[in-house]
Amino acid sequence: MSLQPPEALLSVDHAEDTSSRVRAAALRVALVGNPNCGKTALFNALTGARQKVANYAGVTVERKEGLAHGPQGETLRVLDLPGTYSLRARSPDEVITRDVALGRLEGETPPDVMICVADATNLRLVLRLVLELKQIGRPMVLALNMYDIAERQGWSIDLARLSRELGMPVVTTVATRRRGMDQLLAAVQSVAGAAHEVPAWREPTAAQLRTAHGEAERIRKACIRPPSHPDTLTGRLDSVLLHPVAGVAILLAVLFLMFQAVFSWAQPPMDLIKGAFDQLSALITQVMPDGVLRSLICDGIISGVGSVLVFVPQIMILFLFIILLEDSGYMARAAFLMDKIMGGAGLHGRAFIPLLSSFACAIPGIMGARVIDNKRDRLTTILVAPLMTCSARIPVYTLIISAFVPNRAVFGVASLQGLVMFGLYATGILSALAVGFVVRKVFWRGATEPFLMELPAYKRPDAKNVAMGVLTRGKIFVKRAGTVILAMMIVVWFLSSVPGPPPGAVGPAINYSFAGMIGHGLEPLLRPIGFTWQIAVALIPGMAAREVAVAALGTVYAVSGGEGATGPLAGVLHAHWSLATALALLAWYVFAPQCAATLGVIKRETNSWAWPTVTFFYMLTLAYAAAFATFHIARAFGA
Ligand SMILES: Nc1nc2c(ncn2[C@@H]2O[C@H](COP(=O)(O)OP(=O)(O)OP(=O)(O)O)[C@@H](O)[C@H]2O)c(=O)[nH]1
Ligand SMILES: [Mg+2]
Repeated sequence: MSLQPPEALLSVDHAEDTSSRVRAAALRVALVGNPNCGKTALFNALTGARQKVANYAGVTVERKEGLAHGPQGETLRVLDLPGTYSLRARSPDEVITRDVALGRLEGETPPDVMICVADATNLRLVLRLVLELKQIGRPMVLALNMYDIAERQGWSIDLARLSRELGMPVVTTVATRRRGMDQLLAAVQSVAGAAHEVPAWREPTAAQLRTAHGEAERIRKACIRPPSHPDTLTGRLDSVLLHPVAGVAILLAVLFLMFQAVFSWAQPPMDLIKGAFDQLSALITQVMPDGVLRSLICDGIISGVGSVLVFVPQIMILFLFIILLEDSGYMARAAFLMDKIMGGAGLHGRAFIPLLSSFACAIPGIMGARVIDNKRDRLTTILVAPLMTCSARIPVYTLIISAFVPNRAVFGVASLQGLVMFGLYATGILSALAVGFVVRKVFWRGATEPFLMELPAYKRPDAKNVAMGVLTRGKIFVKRAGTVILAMMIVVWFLSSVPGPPPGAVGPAINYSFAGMIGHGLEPLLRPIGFTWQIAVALIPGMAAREVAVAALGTVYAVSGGEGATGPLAGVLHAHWSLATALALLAWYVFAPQCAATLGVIKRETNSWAWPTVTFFYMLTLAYAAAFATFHIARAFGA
């Protein structure tokens, strides 16, 4: 053992190609531990990364790598891994952890040092994992994380004895406050290089596991004394929040409040952003001569990208709620409450969290399905995840709602617009349950498995983590607007302006453009569901990302000019569409497979083109049928 960094690290400063040399020479350190013990929080604290952290099991489903700098300036490569209870991996995320720990991945050796991360208030299962990991023979350090909570609750842990019994340094940490990081890195350096040869690792037999369990229990009893007054807050809260009637009522009230807030709180900042873009557009109209470039900037970029950017406040408010619920531990309770309903629909209990992540975007949701070990249950979850209302649908929904649903109070308190939004989310959830049910009944008969998620203790959400999460979400959205959406808008603007109208032509120029031709060509297909040719033009670039459809509508109507084409997009749509058309488009967007990236991830996760194809066609069929029915029913009611 040596406190000095290995020789190779010292030469790094003089290297020419630092980054690759650092990577080659640096110590590789893996974070291994039970789910929800704070591995990712620790990873973020060590590397400055901003990986997602939340108070429930199964947040991390991939390996992530980052660089950390030790007290003496040495560099370490840190690996964040999915949580696991044992190396007897069952689900795909646990397989990742096992393979990294054992160095089974191609071109990889086992990590130089393993940091076993533990929730200091919940050591029962992790000690067994520590004993199991020791069998691999790599140098190890035990990090007792969440030590702030352990201290507050009054746990008494004999650190010296624990270190002796386990034969490895034990360090206390508070990842969210970056406490203990230097001591942790020093401990890592002190054990580095102490690997000992062991015979090839074999999956332990049941008898070996029992022995390990007994040993872990002995160490726990010898080193740890629980608080004399156990914490009862979680239990007391749960007796209300998990109540079959009161709990469900509270869950509905929370979700209802969330959508109300999305509409009412977001209005002032949205007006500000909209005002700024209008002024920018007016300014450019004043200073630039009329021409192609001005049209590109005003009609293409500002009308298009601007109409998407106004939704940043709504996205951020929605995520403020979601992150608060996740970080406090309430989301896991929501999962528990939904378990019966989901089980009835043939979905696995563990599907709740992936489906919940799909509210942000179906992509992390589909990847999150890795926590489900049963292949069929995992596939069912992947197939229905795109039906959950992702945040890219928010611009489309709110645009149409604010154009067509009056801003009226119902029952004196609730806004009608918020209620419609709530309804659209509910439709998404119910259809996911319905499709899950059909898939289960038609294709994969058999019972679903019981829910085995450990309920985390409630925690006060960490203000920094919440602020960081909300900002990150806002940034992702703005970045998309500045890249994918901007690029698509330039294409849409080009197609809407070229070729120009023939001499002596009457009517808007867009009628003669490529976009006009495509739109008019598709119109017969879309007329039965009430869509105009302008909608057809917007739907195609909308395949790249749903928000693009909103931007494209902005551009198409801006280029069209003419009656009612100026002013806020909502007003323009109100002038051009019937209510039936608007409702049909909402129905379409609940189901339509309008996102190429999602289909790509389904291909990657299922390793076959069959499932993205199935997803595309089943969603397209549902979208067409829903829009058709909505349009005709609305018309029958005179809309
Ligand atoms: N009070 C306190 N909270 C912590 C600490 N470390 C992490 N947390 C919180 O604990 C929760 C779980 O943290 P994560 O980092 O997501 O846990 P994880 O081990 O990566 O979880 P999985 O990826 O699901 O296995 C989050 O709500 C964190 O904010 C800590 O030292 N003190
Ligand atoms: Mg994690």
